[in-house]
Amino acid sequence: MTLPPSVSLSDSHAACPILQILHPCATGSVALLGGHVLEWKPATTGHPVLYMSPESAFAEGTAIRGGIPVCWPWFGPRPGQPSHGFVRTRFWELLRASETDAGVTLDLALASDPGTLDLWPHPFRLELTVSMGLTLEVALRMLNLSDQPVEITGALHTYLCTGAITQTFVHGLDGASYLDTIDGHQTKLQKGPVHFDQEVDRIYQTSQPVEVEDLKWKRTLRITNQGSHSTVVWNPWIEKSKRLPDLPDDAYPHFLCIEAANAGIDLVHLPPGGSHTLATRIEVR
Ligand code: TA6
Repeated sequence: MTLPPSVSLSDSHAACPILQILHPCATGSVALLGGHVLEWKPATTGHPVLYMSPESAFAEGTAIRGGIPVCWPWFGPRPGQPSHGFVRTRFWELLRASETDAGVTLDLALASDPGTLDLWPHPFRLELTVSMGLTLEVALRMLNLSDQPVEITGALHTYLCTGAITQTFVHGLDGASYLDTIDGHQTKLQKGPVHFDQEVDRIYQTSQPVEVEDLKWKRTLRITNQGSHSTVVWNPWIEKSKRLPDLPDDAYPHFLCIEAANAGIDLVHLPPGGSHTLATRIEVR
């Protein structure tokens, strides 16, 4: 396939082909492993927007820690199955790469195969469109190719860089109910902006845009999701960070996750032949 001038194939991680993007509007990278957006930095900001762990593995069968993991066809842990589904640990196919003066668009795909059918007995096709420029848009289109209806949960599990987590506030969730997954999955009500002084792992039942206010780096990130009625907010804080082998213990002050999700009560029901698109858009102000 011929790549446009701003896109090149890098072998920086031998077993994991990575598409490098160097465009006047933005730099970034996307791994074929997991259909995984790794990095994005628009020309309008001095700091990367997506966080990537320096200890992340880049090997088939292992999830990459950082960027935008594609969690599908389930969100969260499942007994005897890989956490957050299996598509983030398989190699996707690059269908198309194009560019304009505004940025680069990549189309990737993953279809069911005997290996996935062993894990989840439903034929499917996923298509991921990544539009990288002064904004970042990622859209996951899921197709049910089976003759049975299926129930899906999932997320675009975005890791965002921040100057200091204790000087970072998430606006737009005030008044929303959420499942507090570290407090017995109790349903609670958000009062004011979300702030961080301990582990936060919450599934907000809302589709409202959120804004991440970063006082240290003096920037705001605006996240707008589509095809989603649940937004996950996560920071592992100290103890959970120590339990994650691919995350430095001192990384938690420098990132948070704001995830476009279909999680909690926000299930996707796909009839035979049905499709659904889950999308997220990130802007820097
Ligand atoms: O989205 C939050 C969460 O479900 C947390 O509970 C934490 O487990 C995080 O995802 C990372 O999960 P992973 O399987 O990528 O380690």
